[in-house]
Amino acid sequence: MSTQKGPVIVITGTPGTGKSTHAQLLANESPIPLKHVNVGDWVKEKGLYENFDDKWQSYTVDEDKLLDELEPIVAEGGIILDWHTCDAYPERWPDLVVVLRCDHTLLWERLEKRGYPLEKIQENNEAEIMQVVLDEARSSYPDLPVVELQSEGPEQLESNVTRIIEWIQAWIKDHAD
Ligand code: DAT
Repeated sequence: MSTQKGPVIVITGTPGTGKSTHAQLLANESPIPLKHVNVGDWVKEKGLYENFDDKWQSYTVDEDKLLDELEPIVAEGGIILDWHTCDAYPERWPDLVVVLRCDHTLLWERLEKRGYPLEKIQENNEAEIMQVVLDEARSSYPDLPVVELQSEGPEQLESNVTRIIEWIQAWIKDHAD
């Protein structure tokens, strides 16, 4: 959904791969203002869920409510959608889809530090090994650039953000008139 104000950038990946870290740095360094929406936080804060699953310690999202809430701000453009899944968004929304990846042992450590229950760590670890989010992104957005980036340390973080900024600069040129 290309608008005048800025592109719609989806940053996705298994929990712990570095989405929020990337989105924050990108929002800080972007040549044009980008609003960072942590979709998971929105779901909690705005009550956009059906229930809370005790076993998995996660919210069952009310997708209709979520999409209604997001639609007007996505329509304005200049936004980063930061969420561990991306197949709920309409295909017309994103201009770029970034999928962050991480070595599964490192991911395990990050999720342990976060205090996730063992089952939730295992489930996410397996999803990362099976590249569930990458496959989901590729099948949901067959006509879009879906970029897979490793996120295992600060150097990769910097170079990933630089790469996305280069893409934004090209987007700005393309939308100059
Ligand atoms: P997510 O938003 O995908 O759940 P996050 O941004 O909160 O992940 O990152 C989880 C933790 O891992 C956090 O302590 C920051 C760290 N991390 C993630 N990617 C990193 C990277 N490329 N370099 C250094 N630390 C990183």
